Formats: sequence, C-alpha cells, structure tokens
Amino acid sequence: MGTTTRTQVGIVGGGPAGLLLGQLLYRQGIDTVILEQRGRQHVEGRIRAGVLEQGTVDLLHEAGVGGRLARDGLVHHGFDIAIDGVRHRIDLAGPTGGKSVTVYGQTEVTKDLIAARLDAGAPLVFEAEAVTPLDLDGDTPRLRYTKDGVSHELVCDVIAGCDGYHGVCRQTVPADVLRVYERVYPFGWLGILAEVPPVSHELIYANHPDGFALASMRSPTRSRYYIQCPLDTRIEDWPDDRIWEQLRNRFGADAGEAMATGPSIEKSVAPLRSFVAEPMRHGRLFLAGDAAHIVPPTGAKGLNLAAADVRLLSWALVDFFKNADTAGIDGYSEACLRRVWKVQRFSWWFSAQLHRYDEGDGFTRRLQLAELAYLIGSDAARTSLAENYVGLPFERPGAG
Ligand code: RFL
Ligand code: PHB
Repeated sequence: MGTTTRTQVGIVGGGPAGLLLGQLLYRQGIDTVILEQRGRQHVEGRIRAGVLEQGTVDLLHEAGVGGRLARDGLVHHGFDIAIDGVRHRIDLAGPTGGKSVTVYGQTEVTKDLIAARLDAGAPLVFEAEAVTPLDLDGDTPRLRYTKDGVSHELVCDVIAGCDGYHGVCRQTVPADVLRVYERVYPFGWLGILAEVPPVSHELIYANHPDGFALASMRSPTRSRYYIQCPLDTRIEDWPDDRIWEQLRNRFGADAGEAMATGPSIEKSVAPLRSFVAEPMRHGRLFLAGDAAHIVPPTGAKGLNLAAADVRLLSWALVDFFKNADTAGIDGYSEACLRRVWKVQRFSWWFSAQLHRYDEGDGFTRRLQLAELAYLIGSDAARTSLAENYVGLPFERPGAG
C-alpha cells in the first residue's frame, strides 16, 4: 500500500475541464489534486477543438493563462457557409453587439494550463491508473488509484469528474439515478492537419451533395480541415491526395483553386454524437465537460461547454469551501443543464443543416437548402445563428 493523502477537491481527468477547474480553484486557495490516466505528451498532443467563445477566452484570462492566447489567438468576426460551392458570409459581430470567437487550439489551451499548474507546484499526477471513486454518498469521498504499480488513496471533500466521455466517474452513478439521452449520427468527420496557409482568413462550413466539409485553421501557416465520412472509414484508405481532392470539390471552384495543399501532420476520424447525462451531481461527485455531455463538433461547442460547467463549478465550490454556502453546489446540475440543452439544440440544428443524410427521395436535402436559403436571406435567422455561435450569455445560478 502506498500513501493516503488529503485534499479538498479530487479532480479526475487532466483534459481542459479538469485542468481549468484546478487552476481556478488554485487561485482561490482551494486545494486540488488532478489524476490523469494518460501521459503529459499524449494529453498535450491530442488534436481537437479550435474555436473559443468570448466567454471561454475571458475565463482563461481570469484563470491567469491568457498570455499566449492573447498573443497567438486569431480573432474571427464571421465565417462562410458554402452551399453547393457558393459562399455566403455570416457576420458574427454585427448582430451580437461586436462579439467574436477566437481560433486557438485545444492543444495550446492544455499546454498553457499544464504549464501554469506545474509552475504553481500544484499536484498533477499523470499515468494514474485504475482510478476508482468511492463513498460518494458520504462527506469524505475517496479516490483510489495506482501509480507505477503502487496503490494510493486520496481522501477528498468533493470529487470533480472531468474524465471525458469514456471516463469512470459517470459510471459510478447508480443506473437508477442517471438518465441518459443520446443520438448517434450515421457519419463521422475525417480531420487533417497540415502546415499550409488556410484557404481563407475565416472558417468555411460547406453543405455539398457529396457531404459536409469544414475549413479551419490553427495559425496563419497551419490549416485544419474536415470532411464528412462514413463511420467505418479507415485512415489507410484516405491518402492525403484523396482528402485534398474532396475538399477542393466540396468548397467550390474559388476556394478549391486557392487552397494550398501539403503533407498531413495528423489525420483522424471522429464519430458524431449528441449525449447528455442527468443529473450532473451525485452526492459529493460533480460531473463537468464531456463526462456529462457530448455535442457534435459542427457548432464548435464541446470545449466551450466544458468551460461553462467549470465556471459554475468553481463558483459553487468557492462558496462551499469559503462561506459554507451550499446553494451553488445544490443548484449546479440544474444551472449547467439549462445551458447544456440550449447548446445541444444548436449543435444538433447546425449539424442537421450541413451534413449529407443518405435517404431515398432527397426530402431532407430539399429542406436543408430551404433552411439555408432562409438563413442567408433573413436577418433574424442570421442573428440567431450568430448569437449561438459566439456563445450564449451566462446565467447566474438561481436565475429562472
Ligand atoms: P477530455 O478532453 O476528453 O478530457 C478528459 C480527460 O480525462 C482523462 N481520463 C481519465 N483520467 C483518469 N482516470 C480515468 N479513468 C480517466 N478517463 C479519462 C482523459 O485521458 C482526458 O485527459 O474532456 P474535457 O476536459 O471535458 O474537454 C472536452 C473537450 O475536449 C471536447 O468537448 C472538445 O474537444 C470538443 N470539440 C470542440 N469543442 C469546441 O468547443 N470547439 C471546437 O472547435 C471543437 N472541435 C471537438 C472539436 C472535438 C473533436 N473530436 C475529436 C471529438 C473537433 C473534434 C474533431
Ligand atoms: C477546428 O478547428 O478543429 C474546428 C473548428 C470549428 C468547428 C469544429 C472544429 O465547428
């Protein structure tokens, strides 16, 4: 048997949710230990999100990790939707009173948070194996885990389950307590990262008869592209040239000709899923981020929603530990879920308008084209899209 350690908040998962929670609580003088099952290199190298809402950017500044983000983040005031190769711009700033989004990779957010944690000397255990939450119903829940073959126990006041969709924390909530809502989409995204300048200075979301495509970026010299693909897609069947050809086709002639191509430095397939687990609290366990919900990536909301949970959880825990006030932790699940379902709705809607659904008579595609034509022509519809894309306003817990 190894050590027994005491902490206030045991955080399972060192992804963006767990790291950001740890950082916000550290700055409030609240003690945390983060247990992460993978190694540092793996966590820092995972290519995922790229678009941060203003609220997420503000929270990263509040957490004291906004330096590199302010310098290297690319502020975007709009994006394009390409319909059958014809591009239409969606302005974000005009309809939202000047709001924007910032393109800054999740890899960079993660690196900034890990560096801040290590600089602070706060505990972050990589390669923590067999993490097991225990005694969630009592006042001192525990986390048992193994590191380098030695077992350890962490005695906590609260456990934060920030261990993503495949994590262990959600699974410890009894089945008769947890309600799960889920939609699995009949396609995935094939993503490619390449050291070439982006085809456009803003993102392009494409609805094309051959399927969805997205042009994004990580910097002025690094591009991130996605194409809709079947769920059984094998990377080996998609040499770079085949992906570039599909991208050229789906964005239309102008963008196709302008697109710089080059060897991929990363390539991966991700399935699309909508998922919500309710409630997000069980006893002294609080779920945050992908551990509690997944959205399809079309609206660029997953990381932002994780940050929104963490914002609420950090407020609630500060009230709990500093003021012995339980209103925040008691209202946590309900307050989070109000936002979660609005963001689920938006992510589902945006996904439904842009992807190819294989069906006999083309009814869905006709509806998509009508919906997109309405969007392009209606100030009200574009305002609705813009206000969701830049991020809905934050509600203080307890408000209606
Ligand atoms: P993560 O990032 O999955 O981190 C969970 C961490 O927990 C660890 N873990 C465990 N640790 C200890 N014990 C266990 N038993 C454990 N089980 C798991 C894992 O190793 C991991 O380190 O969840 P978190 O922190 O909630 O963050 C969520 C985001 O990562 C996710 O929502 C976004 O990446 C989603 N997403 C996007 N979100 C956006 O806001 N904007 C975007 O532009 C965007 N694009 C995307 C995306 C996700 C994508 N994929 C691959 C699903 C694009 C793609 C392609
Ligand atoms: C990305 O750059 O990875 C990205 C951008 C926008 C999305 C999804 C992913 O909607």
